[in-house]
Amino acid sequence: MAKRSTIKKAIEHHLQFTLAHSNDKNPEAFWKATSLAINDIVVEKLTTTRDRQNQPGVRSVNYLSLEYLMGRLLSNNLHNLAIYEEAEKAVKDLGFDLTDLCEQGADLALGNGGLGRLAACFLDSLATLDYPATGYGIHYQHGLFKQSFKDGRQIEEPDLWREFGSPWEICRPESAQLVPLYGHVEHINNADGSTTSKWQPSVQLKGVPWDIPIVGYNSDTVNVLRLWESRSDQAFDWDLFNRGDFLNAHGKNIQAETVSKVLYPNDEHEAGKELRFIQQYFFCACSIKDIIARHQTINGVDWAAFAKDTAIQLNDTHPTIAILEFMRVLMDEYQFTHLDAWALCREVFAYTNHTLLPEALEKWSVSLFERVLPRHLEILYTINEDFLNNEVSVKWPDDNQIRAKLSLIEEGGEKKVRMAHLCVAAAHKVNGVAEIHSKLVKQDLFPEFDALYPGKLTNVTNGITPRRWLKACNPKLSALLNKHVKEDWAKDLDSLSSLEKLADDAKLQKAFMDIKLENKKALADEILASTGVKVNPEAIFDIQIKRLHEYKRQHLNFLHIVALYRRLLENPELEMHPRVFIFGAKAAPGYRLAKEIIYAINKVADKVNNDARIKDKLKVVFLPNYRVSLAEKMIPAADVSEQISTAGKEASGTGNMKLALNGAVTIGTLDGANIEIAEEVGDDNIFIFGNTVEQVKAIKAEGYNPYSYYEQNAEIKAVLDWLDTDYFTPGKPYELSAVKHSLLDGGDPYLVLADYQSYSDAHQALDEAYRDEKRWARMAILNTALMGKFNSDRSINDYVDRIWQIKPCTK
Ligand code: 26W
Repeated sequence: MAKRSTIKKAIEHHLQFTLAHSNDKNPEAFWKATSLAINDIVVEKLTTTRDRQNQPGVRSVNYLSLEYLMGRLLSNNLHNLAIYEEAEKAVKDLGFDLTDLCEQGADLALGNGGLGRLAACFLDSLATLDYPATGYGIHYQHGLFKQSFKDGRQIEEPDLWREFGSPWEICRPESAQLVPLYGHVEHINNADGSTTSKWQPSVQLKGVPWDIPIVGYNSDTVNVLRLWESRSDQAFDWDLFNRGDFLNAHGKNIQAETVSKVLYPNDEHEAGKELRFIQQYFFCACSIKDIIARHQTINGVDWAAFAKDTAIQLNDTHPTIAILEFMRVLMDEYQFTHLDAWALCREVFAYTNHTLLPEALEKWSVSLFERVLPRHLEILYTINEDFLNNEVSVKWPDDNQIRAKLSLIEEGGEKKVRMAHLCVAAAHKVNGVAEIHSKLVKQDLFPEFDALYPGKLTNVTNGITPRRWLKACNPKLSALLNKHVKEDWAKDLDSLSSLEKLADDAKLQKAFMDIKLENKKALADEILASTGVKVNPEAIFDIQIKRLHEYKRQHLNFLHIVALYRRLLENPELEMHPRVFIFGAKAAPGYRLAKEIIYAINKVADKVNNDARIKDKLKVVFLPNYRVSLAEKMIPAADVSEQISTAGKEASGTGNMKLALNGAVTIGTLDGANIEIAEEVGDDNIFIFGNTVEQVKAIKAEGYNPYSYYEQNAEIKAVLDWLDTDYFTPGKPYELSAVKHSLLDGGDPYLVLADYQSYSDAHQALDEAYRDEKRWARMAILNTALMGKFNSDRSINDYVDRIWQIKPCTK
């Protein structure tokens, strides 16, 4: 293990020789030098890991994801290498504080939300459990936009995460790949009467890989996250390029670099943009070639061994095109027959579904496919013909309705390719991400596929890495847990359940709640610094952090806050523990209602926070620029976790797990992983409210009428009508009406009003529970103690058992 003196020397070396910064105390340079010093240790392990893994017969998984929300890496890598304390001393010797240093450096925000963060947690677990694994993605020049507020409205600014380079990444020009695009397909008639298809692309891009080492926790493994950057190819035919559709579609100045320029900030909504389609193909083509090249370096051209050694996991449908690219390479470059290539595909690919929302299910127009990837479309048509004639029609003879429903091509109107159908047809396993979600995938989304392929559809409940989401982000609670739990709980999270018997212990309760208070004080400082709002750390910190979306129902929380404010104005002596409602959320730049919700919350916050009449019983804070590093500060300080999506809409949620693990009590619907959290902590330690999936379906079937709630519930009516006045926006009535409008005239698609009363009652119960200090401390402790199931190590082992069949590689 690296010692203080070694680390100190390495930092000094990098300061002086890599960065030429010997005599000053520039914190940016010092952060970089420290990161480079730690990276030296990481790279050594990376090399030995690669030597171990690059042996014949070692089976590995390749995780294909368009998004990775990695956050910052310095503190994480120090913890996972178990050298945090030594580094702390070394840095101190040089006149710096390691906590401050770990706050330097940009977040790697190469993702939107849950799906991207899940990918990051999974990489951590794969390395921790010594599984051979490579993550593949895009080296976006700009990650998710930076958010600020101007007069309460969201402003987006570009994210410049590697403006001056990143100390963690290694460029690998020797592994660059070429990616063809556009053009046409020639059909050559062979002597035996068959035809051969030859794609003549008109454009070629180059993909250059950047490797980010992924350090396992207390393990010997450092895996790689390989991110592809697009460049123009040296042997580029500018004439051809200039004549290609690509340029025409995107204006004259577009360069090949554009492909990896920016992460699309749309969470859940498919925009159908050509550049996004090219991004998907670009990274899939690079990754498939890289996987094949690695296999051949180890095994030679031995396709029999390929399926034995290779698993490829598709993180949602975004990398679906990898299936067609693999087919194309096998058929056009290795002379596989269509059927042999398809058989190999079916052994290799598996697909994870992360959403049931219809607008998020990807469909690409056939005309776009035809223009950009004509050969792939041809292959897709053959797959579809084979699938419909030899599978669908065999199971359901003469049933054209089912053929149309399952077809990989959607007809009627503009023809579109259904990416999810291709995934389900090709994958040997398809998984949802929480029990209820997987059940709904089977019952509602793909019932016929479930009948056609019994056993293919399965579940793997999501998880989170306890290294980042407890050990690193909550050092005080971690130290307390170390005192009471013998095992290395950061590896074996189930071991925290030994705290269960101490949940009523007065000393533990005090220590636990003292730490919570300390964490709340730290967050209060952060809130003051970033918003100017002073909050009382003794108040209940009630936190909702996630992307802004109607189905997640930040506006339900908002309506309840307005109602509480109204109740307090009517009765300033109202018995309630002071409460601070804290939000963190980015809205997709084009999602108008989401932005109106942010605006409404900010405007109400302004009013409430400056109203002396309510005596600081209520505060509302919207922290700007929610991101991984901000989550790390908010989560340890939460008393209450808001998980209030419409039942059936949130596939899993993972913030719910992080908050509960840090001792927050959930107020939530029976949706996603909330259901499994409730099973683990027990009904007494969670506040469940609202309509269930079945009830939601019944309400919709009957014909939901939000007006009936508006007319029958005086508080709902008063609150919604208040939004039409200029009370929160002096001189400008109707500024906040968008929310009301969406709930009444807009039909309230996510049943906010139907769940309002039950939500309000649950909050009432929660307030009473909080005022009983012992009861609350017990609840908080039990939440921490009983989150073992949600360790992402468990998720990964489920993937291994149910889907990947890989083994740890330690020798
Ligand atoms: C095509 C645009 C687009 C972009 C992102 C469509 C869909 C997505 C993702 C599927 C959105 C996402 O992040 N889904 C979340 O995945 C998490 C990890 O499984 C779950 O915990 C969340 O419930 C789910 O919303």
